[in-house]
Parts: sequence; C-alpha cells; structure tokens
Amino acid sequence: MTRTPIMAGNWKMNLDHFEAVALVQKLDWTLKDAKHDYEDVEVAVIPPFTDIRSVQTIVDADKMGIVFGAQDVSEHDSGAYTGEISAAMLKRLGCTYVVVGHSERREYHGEDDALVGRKAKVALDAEMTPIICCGEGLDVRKEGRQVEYTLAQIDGAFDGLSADEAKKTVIAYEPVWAIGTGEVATPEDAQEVCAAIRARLAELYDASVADAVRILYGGSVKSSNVAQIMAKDDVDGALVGGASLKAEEFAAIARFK
Ligand code: G2H
Repeated sequence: MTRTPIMAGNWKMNLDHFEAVALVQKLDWTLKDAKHDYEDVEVAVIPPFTDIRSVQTIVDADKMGIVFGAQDVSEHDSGAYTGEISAAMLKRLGCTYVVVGHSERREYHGEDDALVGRKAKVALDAEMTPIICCGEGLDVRKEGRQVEYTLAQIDGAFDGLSADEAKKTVIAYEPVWAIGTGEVATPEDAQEVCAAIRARLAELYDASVADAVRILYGGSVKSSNVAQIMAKDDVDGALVGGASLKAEEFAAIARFK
C-alpha cells in the first residue's frame, strides 16, 4: 500500500502570533517556489494554541496546501476545565492533526498511555487525526528494551480504539534520547521500532490497519538526515521540532527526495 508521507513541524512553545504568521507565510512561499506537490508529501505545521488562528488566516484559503494542527487536546468535551482546549474548539479552527502523548507531555504533565488513548479518541470523534507519540528513554535504549517498551505504549494508547478508528491515526516514534539533542537515531534504529509498531497493529487489528497507518520518526530530524530515514520501509514521515522553526530548512525537509 502507498502511504502519503507527512512532514509535520511541531513548533512546541516557540513563536508569538506575529512570528507564526511570518514563518508560515515564508514556508508557503518557499514551497510554492519549489512547486511542492502536496499530494506527494503532506506538510503540516503544529503551532502553540495561541498561534493557530493566525496560521489559519494564512493557509485556510489554500485547500491544497499546508495543513495545521494542535500540540495537545483536553480529554473533556466542555465545561469547568480551566486552561484546557477542547477537540471541538480545535476542529472549528480547522485543525487537521492533534499531537497526543508527546514525551514532553508525558514527562512534565504526567500523561500516561490511558490518557493518551482517551485524547486520541476525542480527536477522532471530532474528525481530526491524532498523532500518537511513543518512544523510549535513554535507560531503556541502553538495556535494549526499546521495542518492548514502545509496544507497551502502543497497546495502552490503542486499547479503546476500534479498527476503523485505529486506521485513521498517525503514530510518531520519537526516542526520547534523540529529542532536541542533535543525536538522531540511525535509520536502522528508526526502522526497527517502526516495523515492530506496524507488526503490533496487525496483531491488535489486522493487516489493513497496519498498512494504512502512517508511522513518523521524530527526534533531531534535519534536511541533512531526513532522506536516509525516509528511505526505510516503515517510516512514513517525520515529526520535526527545532528544524521546523526555519522555513527554508523545513521546506527542504518536506522536499526530502
Ligand atoms: C521531537 C521533535 C519534534 P526535535 O520532540 O516532536 O523535536 O526535532 O527538536 O528533536
């Protein structure tokens, strides 16, 4: 099965809304100049909540172009949840993607696999695509338990999802030791775990789900290393942090071929 690659830029807690407009405008121009084919490689930007409306004003008019998403979502629909943002709010703004279970949410906000699964479910219910993050830390990698550890996260996050729902998800394998450190996983490291995740989806559901789900690699992706990672069979794109904050660099990542 042919899966359309996704290059998603996770801006994390960077940029104000003026800077967001400038970045997405420059990215849009750069990709247009390069005659980027969005059917060939999908490009998504995932700004902080406060920048989503600003980004929308730049890219909304262009249906075949950059899409955007959010870095998190509340598991609740609405009500007295101070500081939370609901799936319906994000959908109304035009978000295509919602990142759930990023390692920074897991580490600094105590999010576990069950919560990640519930957040994926509310995103799906609102007709958005969750990007479900997983990946091991350095200690686990040193012990050689990266596959076992990451598959346990997958089991937990997909526990409440039907096959039809699972098929609509995107998974991002992000080894924590490679995030923001400049220490990228080798293409073989990425392939090992991404292939194991795909095999687990076939066990949990069936081959059609395993074939359909796009599995991204994340962790210090740059224009200089993306092609080797993308050459691996089970890697269908990248979740890019630091390198997505520069339009030309991120555009070069999107044009990895
Ligand atoms: C991993 C990644 C984006 P970076 O967190 O999700 O960040 O590319 O800066 O390692």
